[in-house]
Amino acid sequence: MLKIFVFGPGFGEISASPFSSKALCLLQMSGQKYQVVHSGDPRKTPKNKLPVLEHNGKTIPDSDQIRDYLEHTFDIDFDAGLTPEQRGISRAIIRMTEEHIYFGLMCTRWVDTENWPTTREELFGKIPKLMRNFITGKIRKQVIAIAHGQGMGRHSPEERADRINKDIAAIEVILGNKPFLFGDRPSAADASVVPMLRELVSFPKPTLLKDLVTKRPSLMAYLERGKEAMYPA
Ligand SMILES: N[C@@H](CCC(=O)N[C@@H](CS)C(=O)NCC(=O)O)C(=O)O
Repeated sequence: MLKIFVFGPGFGEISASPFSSKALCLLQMSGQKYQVVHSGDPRKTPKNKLPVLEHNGKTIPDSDQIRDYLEHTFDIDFDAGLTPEQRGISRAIIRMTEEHIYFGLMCTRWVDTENWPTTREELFGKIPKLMRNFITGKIRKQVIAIAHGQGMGRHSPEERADRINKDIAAIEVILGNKPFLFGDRPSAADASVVPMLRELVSFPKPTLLKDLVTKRPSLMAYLERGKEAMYPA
């Protein structure tokens, strides 16, 4: 039996983490039976991150490797029907989404001072208040250092929005009038993009990045279709 370890629900989404949501989408799209384990602590995982898949005594970390594992083990092609050119574009979209837009989401939630109390309550609201500020303050410092090291954290919210607007505009153009990025059925790129954009939108306060998605009706409709087609019921 496949067992997927993910961050639990948050911000009204199936997981507070877009990578965990992506892994859940891939499993759902695989048609295989799987068990979901909500884990708030990635420290014991091979890369200290979630999601992680367990299967037949093997541990597979990272949503990209989970995709590979599912494809190889169950003879699945999440990009079935795509041309070689579309497969290349798909890979580029996934990298842009996970290695660029994601850091914008991270900064919105963790770095921007006016949003931090909302993130803290949403993700750590169950921790008793006295401990909460101490523990979450330490985690926030680490996340700010990660965002700074990656580079996104060095930009102002306006600069970040300007950069990410170009990414989201590219996704909008590639989607066009199609139901999904490469046609009538969701493929691997949709499993990456839909959770990431949904998590920008689900932040419970107005933000510059949220606006970039909500002002685009075709993307908002796409996010609903994506949830319908790929998310676990
Ligand atoms: N490349 C990884 C990224 C996963 C990732 O960044 N997960 C974050 C949550 S969104 C995490 O587990 N962070 C915990 C930490 O850094 O301590 C994947 O695709 O699975």
